[in-house]
Amino acid sequence: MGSAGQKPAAFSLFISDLHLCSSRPAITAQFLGFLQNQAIHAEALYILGDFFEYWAGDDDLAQHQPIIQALRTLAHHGTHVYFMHGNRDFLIGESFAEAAGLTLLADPTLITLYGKRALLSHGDALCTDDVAYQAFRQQVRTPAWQQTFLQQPLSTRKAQIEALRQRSEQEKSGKQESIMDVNDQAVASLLREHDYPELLIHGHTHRPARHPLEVDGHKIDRWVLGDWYDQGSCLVADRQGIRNQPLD
Ligand code: LP5
Ligand code: MN
Repeated sequence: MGSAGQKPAAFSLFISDLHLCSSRPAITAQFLGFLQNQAIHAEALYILGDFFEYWAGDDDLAQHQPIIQALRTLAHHGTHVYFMHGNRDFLIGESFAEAAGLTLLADPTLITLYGKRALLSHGDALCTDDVAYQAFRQQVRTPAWQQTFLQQPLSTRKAQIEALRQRSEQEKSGKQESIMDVNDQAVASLLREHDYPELLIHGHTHRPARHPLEVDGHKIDRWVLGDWYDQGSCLVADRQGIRNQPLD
């Protein structure tokens, strides 16, 4: 046991792609249980994007109060909460971060994880074969586009997002599975740019797995997080290593 105030065995948790929304209350309940039972014992919780089904702007905080409150409580208990944007919630801003007591991370972000260098990303930027999506992404990630979009009334924004969701689902059904996975060259160049970290952790593709890779003679593990559609899942990292943990 550690001394007073110290967590006994330090570990960190990684999650993504929960797609929390009011129409799937069971997932929100599972997430709140996960915070109370597991995350509260962790030194850090990393949420790597697509936490919400979609985010229309920080002026829409009210409907997510129970989640915001629970994240805040976790932070008060000493678990540092980090949040990286996904393609569905990239409009999350400082007001949300402040309300939930978490720290926003850029995509990608390099951290040191129990002595190993780990590069964190949502993962959508690595799907470079999905040319239509990448063109859309480039447009909506500019501050100018976001400023114009956020100036519209919330109801207008939500209607536009609904139209986009429909179009996205329609286009996805015509895309090959391989197009919607990461591109190996994009992964290799990202790892090269960051001087070959031992770990790459990302979500987005909903294909949880550990992919051992070799880039320019460097051994790297690419860990892919799972979604929370049928069952919650997370990665647990500690001094012993990393493991995928499905949740009950
Ligand atoms: O999320 P996922 O995994 O299902 O699909 C993604 C890509 N789709 C998206 C869209 C989101 O799912 C929808 C919700 C986002 C809310 C963001 C808020 C603010 C934006 C508001 C803009 C009006 O990210 C999907 C990928 C897939 O991952 C796999 O990688 O294939 O990409 C698409 O399907 C996008 C299309 O290929 C291109 C769409 C061009 C749209 C052009 C503008 C339309 C504006 C419509 C509204 C007027
Ligand atoms: Mn995503």
